[in-house]
Amino acid sequence: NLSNVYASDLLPSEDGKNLTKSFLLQVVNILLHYIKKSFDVKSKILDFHHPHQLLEGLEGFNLELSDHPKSLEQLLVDCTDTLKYSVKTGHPRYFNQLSSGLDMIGLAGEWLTAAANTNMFTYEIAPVFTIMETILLKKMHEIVGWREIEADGIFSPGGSISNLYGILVARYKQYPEVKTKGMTALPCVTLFVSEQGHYSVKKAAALLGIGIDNVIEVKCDERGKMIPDELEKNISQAKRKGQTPFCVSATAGSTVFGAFDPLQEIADICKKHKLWMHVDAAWGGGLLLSRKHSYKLSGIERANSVTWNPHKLMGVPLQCSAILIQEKGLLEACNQMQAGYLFQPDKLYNVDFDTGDKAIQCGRHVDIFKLWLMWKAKGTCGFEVQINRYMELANYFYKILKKKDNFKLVLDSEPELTNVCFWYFPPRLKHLPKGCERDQELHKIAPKIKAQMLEKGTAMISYQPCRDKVNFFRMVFSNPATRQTDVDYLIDEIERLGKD
Ligand code: ABU
Repeated sequence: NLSNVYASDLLPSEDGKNLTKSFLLQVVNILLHYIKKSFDVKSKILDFHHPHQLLEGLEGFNLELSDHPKSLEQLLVDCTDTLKYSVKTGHPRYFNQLSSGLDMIGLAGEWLTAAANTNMFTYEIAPVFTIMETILLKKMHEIVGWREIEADGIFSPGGSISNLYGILVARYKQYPEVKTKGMTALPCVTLFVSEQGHYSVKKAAALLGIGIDNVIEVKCDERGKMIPDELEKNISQAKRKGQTPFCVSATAGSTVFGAFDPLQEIADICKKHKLWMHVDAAWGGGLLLSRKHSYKLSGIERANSVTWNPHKLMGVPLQCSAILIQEKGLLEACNQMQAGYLFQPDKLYNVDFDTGDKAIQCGRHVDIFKLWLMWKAKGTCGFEVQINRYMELANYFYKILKKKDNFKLVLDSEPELTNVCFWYFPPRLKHLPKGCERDQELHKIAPKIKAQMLEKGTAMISYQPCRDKVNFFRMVFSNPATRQTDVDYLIDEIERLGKD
């Protein structure tokens, strides 16, 4: 009975050992129950409630905080309720985001990380984790194709921050004076990204004082790939206008279409114009582990920097993102502030392993252990098998939709990554002629179906409009629990919910 005991009775309180064990075992039981439910296809993905309902409190689940402690019993109830109203992102029918699934080894890694509760800034306080980061960065460098190079990098809090690092270092390489003098010492610098590139590139430009007007969006072809001739044209135009191009951010796996920019041709253009080449492979980077599919990233080895998120295709629990920089030393030179209270040069060990001053943060979460443990558990081959399976599922899904006349693929070509984008046409729309009126109606279909899915808790899939295209669904595969039967179910469910 934990109703009369409190957090203050747990360790480090004297005699708190047995109570701590009992409390934590009960937490583990709650988590195990949740995990079991997560993989049970018959359980709901979520028990949807509106924000105001959660704010007001649900059936005893009160999120308000009080001045006085609550019992451990109450905390266990709160843990149960928190999971009850959360989304089961490991459920086989959760297709909503690029990062999904729940890997048991990754979860164990996250638990251990939380127990170790340390910070990544110095070897002194994270000896094992900083060495693991060095080893994993080296492995990722080799996979990218930088075998002969002494490259660099760091794990960051997500793909947007990794992209920010890429652009930050690109600018520093060209204009090291920016670190001391700021943007006023620079000409009007510009960078280029495809119109399907991630919005974080613009965010980085805003944050870095470059300005989003100086991010030039390069046109894409019908598959969502940057058109190299357009890039060339945009670079020349910018130069004619007196702007100074310094970086191209190419995309290897775009968020919506899963498109790969032609990296070899982009690398040629960057070489010709002496521009930094960044590759945002946050989503598509995992494909490098597949001998069958890695050719889609050919040219990535010529990049100056690469973003790669193991928390996406590789299924590592959130968050786990790396920025890889080809030239060693730049990252540190760009970000180093030499805080004397952390990075003393006269420590007893080799302070090259105090990697924290390369980061834009001070405190840095340990994101490395879960990846290391998963890699150890699966081997590189295990990731390859998993990723090839996602590609097979994407192809299966694509082929089924192609045959169905009430579905229409947004891109009528085999998926290059695991994204498959499509519209569903309910019977009443099928006979409407193409045009504005039909598009207006079609635009409402995906949100309407998704709303019903959320209310029923049967599946989760995302949708979006894109440029001239009205709302369409985006299916992605990155969940190891998903089977062909779940794909079949999703199609049936869309037809069932979308019927007039
Ligand atoms: N680019 C962040 C991931 C977006 C998504 O999961 O759809």
